[in-house]
Amino acid sequence: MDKKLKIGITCYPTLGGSGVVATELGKLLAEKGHEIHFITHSMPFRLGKFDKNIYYHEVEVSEYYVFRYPPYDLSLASKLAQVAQMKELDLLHVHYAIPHAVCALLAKQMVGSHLKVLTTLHGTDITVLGQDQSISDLIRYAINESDGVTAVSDDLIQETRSLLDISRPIDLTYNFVDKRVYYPRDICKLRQQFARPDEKILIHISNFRPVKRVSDVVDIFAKVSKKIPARLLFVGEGPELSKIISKVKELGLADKVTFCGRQDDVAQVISLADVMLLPSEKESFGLVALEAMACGVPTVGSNAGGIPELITHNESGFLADIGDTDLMAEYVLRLLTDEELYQRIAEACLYRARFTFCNDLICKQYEEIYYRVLGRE
Ligand code: GMT
Repeated sequence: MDKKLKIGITCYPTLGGSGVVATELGKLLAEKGHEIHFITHSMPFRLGKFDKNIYYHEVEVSEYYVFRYPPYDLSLASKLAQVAQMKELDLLHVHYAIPHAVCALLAKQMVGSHLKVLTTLHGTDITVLGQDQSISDLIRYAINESDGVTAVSDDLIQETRSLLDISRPIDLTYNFVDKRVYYPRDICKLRQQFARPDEKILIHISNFRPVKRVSDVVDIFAKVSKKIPARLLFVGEGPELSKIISKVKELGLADKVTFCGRQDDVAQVISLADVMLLPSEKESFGLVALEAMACGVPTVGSNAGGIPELITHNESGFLADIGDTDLMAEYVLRLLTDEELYQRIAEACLYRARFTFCNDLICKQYEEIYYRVLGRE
């Protein structure tokens, strides 16, 4: 297992947990001496690091006038093949079956079968696209033809099997956080800008897509703030944002809610909060809850998808059925009014993030999978 590898990584490089995980993994692998080539349409937003083992190759899409739709997938496949040949890559690690695994398989056909393809499933490729008959055969093909497949929760593995009728082995590799970045930050001064000393801070971070049920976040906050002084921070933006701004105004909560937009230093922002809210309809893992956990901030959320694999109810957070905002609000109030309970849960969060979902452990798991896929165990 000694030989260092040359790995191409493709992900959605803009906002989103899958891009974060792919980028952080690449950075960790580079630190361990592997040569990492990010092959994406723009620079991964969390890359922010110069390292002799990290390369970035931009996928440029041809604007040729006969194309009604610029063929991004073909440009990606061709770039993957080019970089694989030029840099003698051992393996392509692609995040998302569609389109990335399909592009990687095409690149493999162009380059030769020595180039291996590892596909990581993150959720929406299965839970949303997998239900679409017009594309599910292609997803099944991409999964079955990959040399290795991983998924970020056991729930996602089960869903992949049942929705797509897949029987091949799929490795479970949970998401992780870098403990050197995600830890409780000293935010005393910053906190004064957001809340009075007697106010508690609730936070929600997402891409404001309907599956996140951001409207439930507002309902939970409305119930909580009737009972205790509290403020709500929203981080991120997306399709539901304007609806949520209107709802906050309609409920007369505007002076208690701050919309922070997109933020880079997520660990700092999360550390400001007392509780993270994640009432999602679907969530294959819920990376943001892990980021909160690592900063010692408990999550109250739904028991959708893989969330219960991350958060043990009543031990490292509180979970209720999707849409049960009464119970979620009750859990938040219980946490924020019982100091002893809060300390117990916050400590369990820190411990669990550090030992079960830590960067060293998960990075090693991926390395083992790479060597196995390459037949170099
Ligand atoms: O949640 C999203 O809408 C973004 C999506 C992504 O592409 O990052 O998140 C998915 O992958 C994350 C990283 O593995 C998981 O933590 C999220 O739970 C998963 N989202 C869904 O399953 C809805």
